[in-house]
Amino acid sequence: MERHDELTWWQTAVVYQVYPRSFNDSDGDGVGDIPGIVERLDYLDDLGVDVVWLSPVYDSPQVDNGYDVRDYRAIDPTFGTIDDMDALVDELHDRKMHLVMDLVVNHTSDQHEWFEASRRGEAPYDDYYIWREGHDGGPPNNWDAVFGGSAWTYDETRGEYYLSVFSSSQPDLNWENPRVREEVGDVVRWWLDRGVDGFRMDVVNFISKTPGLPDGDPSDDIIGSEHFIDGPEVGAYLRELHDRVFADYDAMTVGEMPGVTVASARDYLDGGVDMVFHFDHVNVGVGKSGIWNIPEWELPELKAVFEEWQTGLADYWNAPYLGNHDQPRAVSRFGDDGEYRVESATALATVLLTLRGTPFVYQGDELGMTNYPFDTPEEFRDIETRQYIEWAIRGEDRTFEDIAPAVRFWSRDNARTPMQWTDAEGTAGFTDGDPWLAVNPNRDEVNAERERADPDSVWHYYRRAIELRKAHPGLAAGDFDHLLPDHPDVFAYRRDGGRYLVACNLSGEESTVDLPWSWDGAERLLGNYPEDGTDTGPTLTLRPYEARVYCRSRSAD
Ligand code: TEU
Repeated sequence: MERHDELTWWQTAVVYQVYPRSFNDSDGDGVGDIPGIVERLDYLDDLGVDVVWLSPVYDSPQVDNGYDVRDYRAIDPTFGTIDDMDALVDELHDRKMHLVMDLVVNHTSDQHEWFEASRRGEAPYDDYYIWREGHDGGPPNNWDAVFGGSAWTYDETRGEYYLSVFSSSQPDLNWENPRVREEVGDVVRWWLDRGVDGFRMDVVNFISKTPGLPDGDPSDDIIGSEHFIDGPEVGAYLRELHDRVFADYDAMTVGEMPGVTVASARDYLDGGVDMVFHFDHVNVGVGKSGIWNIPEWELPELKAVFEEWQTGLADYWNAPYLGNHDQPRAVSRFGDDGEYRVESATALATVLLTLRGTPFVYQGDELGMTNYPFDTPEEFRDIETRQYIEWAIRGEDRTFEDIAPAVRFWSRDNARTPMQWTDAEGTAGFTDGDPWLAVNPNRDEVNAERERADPDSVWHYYRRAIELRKAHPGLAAGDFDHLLPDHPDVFAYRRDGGRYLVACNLSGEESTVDLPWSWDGAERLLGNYPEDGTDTGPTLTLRPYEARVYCRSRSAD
């Protein structure tokens, strides 16, 4: 057993992600807002989470729901005012909780005043973005945008192309320009001085591009991505930002890094950021042709990803998550959102809350919220989904029905349907008006009011698992030792020098396993089924999606 008395505030924390547009609407306009979040802080406190990560609330045209920032020092009127934001921070701090904002600085909105001046060629903003002449009557290179189409847009005013690796409304900042890096540092300092406790940094491993912007491999799913992901200066830029600003504060940072590897993550963790979000588990089964297919995968592949990151960052710190506002609902992606919804949502909660690192819970996952039964293309609001549908059926050889299964599976709108507070028809207690995105019809069964009244609900299981993690710092920080890596149904591991044993059946079939552990004196700490007499190992029979956590008072096998 190791000692865990030197952990920082964010290492012992459980983070809860609020997607403000969908969390709670206080003024009846159908869109969630900051006063709505304040109304629900006691709910979060009861759940036991310590940190709120708030997706962007900055002034924005909302083309990508706030991931297109027009003014980094203003709150979008949709969400409230700067006074509302200050009140949120104060209310959280009163509850001994922390607030982490979203820092979206790979790109801005095309309505940001820097971009407007840049397209007019005005100093010093002319070099704030990545402008190039066209090539042979077309864009400067063959790079694709993540949301489809070319990564380049021709601007009439400037007479040049600008780079935008997401949508054309989100021009990439030119991080090679030291003034841009200073501006970002100033924004970060401004918010930290206002009382926020850290940042989740949006696609922050995209900020450095291969010098010369060469063509990408034409066979790639997103052509050019090898030149804008994990570029040569990412580590240096992050270290500079850390040394210039974060070093003066006791803040937490987590870099969102699509495509990051363990090796580059270690580099970024060596002085730039505190934690990294990788994508290897959410992309399990996703082949080279990209996400717009239904992925096929076996449990050992998923377990191998967890093992790779848990052991690969054993001397660093992980940031486990199963869902967020960009991913399908975790229970729909990794569990069974039909017959075993409660069992699989709680089994997944067990994994999330017993891995090493700081766990991130996405809003609604603590209720076992599921994907939405989307039907027609008009129901989607997300720019990524809409652009993909438009692109995929632009010819005459494909219809929406051909692509519908994958679109329904992957659309980011699955995670963005309103939070289900009550069983109220049409609104689920999220708003008094018309919600901006339809409420999931399963609100009758899946809602906070009902689940808080039911001790066997997903909500109460999350609450217990969070409480357990708090009581056992070894679950946060102890080492991870994978058991039965090839087992097709059961994910099992020891933690903290063998003090803890976690066994989760992640299949809908009963499974009997022998688990090598000193069972003598073992205590069952948590389980998502009633105890049934098979609770003393080494042979365990685990019912469909059954999960258990055991602890031994004596250390070391
Ligand atoms: O996401 C980056 C990202 O990798 C996603 O675009 C992801 O690849 C895709 O959604 C999978 O379907 C971040 C934000 O979390 C996302 O909401 C933004 O749209 C994006 O950056 C641009 O800021």
